[in-house]
Amino acid sequence: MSVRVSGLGGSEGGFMGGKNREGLEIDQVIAQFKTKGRLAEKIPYGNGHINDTFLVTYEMPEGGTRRYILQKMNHSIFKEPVQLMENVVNVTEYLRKVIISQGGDPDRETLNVVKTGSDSSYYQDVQGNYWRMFLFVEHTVCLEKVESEKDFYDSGVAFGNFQRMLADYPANTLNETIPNFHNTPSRFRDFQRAVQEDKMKRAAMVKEEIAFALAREKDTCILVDLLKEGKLPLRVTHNDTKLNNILFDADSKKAVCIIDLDTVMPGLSHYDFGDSIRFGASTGAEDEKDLDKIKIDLGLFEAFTKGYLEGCKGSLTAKEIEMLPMGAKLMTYECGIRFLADYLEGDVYFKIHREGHNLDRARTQFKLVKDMEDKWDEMMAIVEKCRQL
Ligand code: ADP
Ligand code: GN1
Ligand code: MG
Repeated sequence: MSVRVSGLGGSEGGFMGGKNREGLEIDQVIAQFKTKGRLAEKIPYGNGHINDTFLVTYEMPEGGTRRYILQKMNHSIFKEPVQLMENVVNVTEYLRKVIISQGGDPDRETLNVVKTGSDSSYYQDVQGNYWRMFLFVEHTVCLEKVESEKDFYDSGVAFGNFQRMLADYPANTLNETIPNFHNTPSRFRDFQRAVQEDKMKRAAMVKEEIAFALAREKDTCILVDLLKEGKLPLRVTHNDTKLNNILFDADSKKAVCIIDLDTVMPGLSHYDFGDSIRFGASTGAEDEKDLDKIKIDLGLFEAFTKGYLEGCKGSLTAKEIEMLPMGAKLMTYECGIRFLADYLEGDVYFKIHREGHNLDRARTQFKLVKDMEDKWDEMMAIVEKCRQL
């Protein structure tokens, strides 16, 4: 099933019978946050690869329920959870003001952090884990796969708009939650290290994939070099613009809220554009095993490009627009080498649900890169056409 109606469950989180993996009473964690009503249910939720997410439901004395998202932050990935939450609080408070000034609904159109009894944006449990809570955005769906060009166009508008809403945000006040997150040459060096170390003795089995990645080393610098040369501007970007990081209204299917703000940091527009394309414009799932099913769908590529440019409302420079296809290719390539490096290192970063999961994910990304290379002229022409609309 590709659509998950908010509230109907999920499958992850390592949480059994009221206790999380470490056996800590989760109710004790929940009790730290300022919620109302009687705790009725808590279930693992969502398909994120990083945090442990739970849906928490309260019954209200006056009848009805109120729901929240509880997350255990991934402390081994986000080394500075306190700084991370400082970003999330500051960005969401800023977005609230912008949304209000535009006549929108700030309780639905941005994440809202629920504070603890001591007015903190996070709770650290006795084992050192960091937890946070958000208002659950009701009456929304989260898509795991694009269902129509219109959905994808809408997500393009939403991500373009998100970037525009943050255009005047003081970027120098943002903490870098994961240094060099989309620095592709730095990711390439991490990948090379993983190949050399070959901790799990898996490299011999994936020679072809390694060769594919190594053959594209010279591409890795293209965007960061343009940034260094001052030919591309640094902006405040989301940096993790997968389709399942947007909530769509359950009825109108309009994009309502952009979530997963852990990686909002200064970056290039290409990071947001490219990451959306690699996930949403693929004809198959990120972990599809049958590579014949994986291609870049140019109709979807066009729909997103149109939406994104519209959402950015003329704020992108000519050079930025010209380089959008490169953003798509490099973000896909980068994600591929991250998955492959994680496979070689023993699956320590991305959550896996089967043997070889990260390898399957790397293969789909490389297949997409190849398909983009084959369709390069068409992708460039589509971007040029959308620019003129
Ligand atoms: P991860 O970093 O692990 O991807 P996310 O913050 O993206 O974690 O959350 C995982 C999933 O939980 C999302 O894909 C979405 O389905 C759901 N979710 C997260 N926050 C909310 C929210 N405030 N309201 C409704 N659903 C949410
Ligand atoms: C992770 O958190 P989630 O599942 O939305 C990852 C992204 C990858 C993505 C691949 C903080 O995103 O960078 O592109 O998996 N997030 C982090 O699906 O590393
Ligand atoms: Mg997510």
